[in-house]
Amino acid sequence: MNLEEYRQAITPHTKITVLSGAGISAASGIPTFRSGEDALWSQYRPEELATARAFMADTELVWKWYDWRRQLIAQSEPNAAHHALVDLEKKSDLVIVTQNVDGYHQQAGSTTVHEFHGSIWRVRCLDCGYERYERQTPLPGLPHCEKCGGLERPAVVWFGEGIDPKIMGASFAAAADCDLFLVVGTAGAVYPAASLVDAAVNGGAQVIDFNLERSEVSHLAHLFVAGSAADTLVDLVP
Ligand code: BJW
Ligand code: ZN
Repeated sequence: MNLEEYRQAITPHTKITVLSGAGISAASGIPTFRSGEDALWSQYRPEELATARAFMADTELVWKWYDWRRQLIAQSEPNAAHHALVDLEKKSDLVIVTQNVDGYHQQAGSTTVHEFHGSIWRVRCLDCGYERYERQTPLPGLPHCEKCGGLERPAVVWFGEGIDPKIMGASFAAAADCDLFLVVGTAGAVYPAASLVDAAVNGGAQVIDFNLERSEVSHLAHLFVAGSAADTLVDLVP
């Protein structure tokens, strides 16, 4: 089937699950992890900054990276790809599982969003575990807990850390039990998120991959749609 045929087959009863990655926010000007485009942070690999070990070794550096990203996200906005998924939700039974921490799906108006890797807009106390919303950008300094004064970290999932069991369960259930699974702007290189594509295939879903280039999960897709998600996703909306 081509994209037009998939579009025509969508009804309000069609169960669609979306797995989005950094590429969906690229058209908003948010750098992806593995593009190496941004001079300021390109000397670091995500495995060197997005870990508890890096945070403990150089808290200031890791917070500086996150605060820089928080500012970029705050200064920009969701793009046509996020908006296309809001429109698609109105025409189908749609669930989004996002690896992104930017909050753009919710900001655009999507209602069912599982934040697989957490949110950059939440912080969590290292001492007492208290979690809160923190939207101020830039941060005036390292954030500290209003309950116990402990140092706070971004409430995101770093390498070596487990996914919230509730979010994991809901995400795998949504992947295994859908008619159509959309992979949007992810390299499919980070686990367990990439395994959601296998779960969808094993559950019998049709899989469409939207990416600029073929990724590590493209071979699992029934259709590969080349291009920026901001240009291509809209073609699936009935
Ligand atoms: C466009 C575009 C446009 C560009 N339009 N497309 C199995 C095998 C091997 C290793 C493992 C395994 N299972 C677990 C591991 C270890 C590890 C892992 O996966 N390592 C890999 C590097 C191999 N996984 C973990 O550690 C995970 N935890 C875990 O397994 O815990 C076990 C455990 C259990 C119980 C208790 C304790 C532990 C956690 C992984 C957490 C990942 N975290 C990050 C940071 C989040 C916070 C933050 O944002 O700072 O998540 S890393 C980073 O990668 C971030 C992303 O969500 C994630 C995925 O990246 P994504 O979205 O795919 O982005 P890119 O940049 O890689 O790709 C962009 C794509 O878009 C490209 O394809 C472009 O072409 C495309 N694109 N413009 C369309 N306009
Ligand atoms: Zn605390």
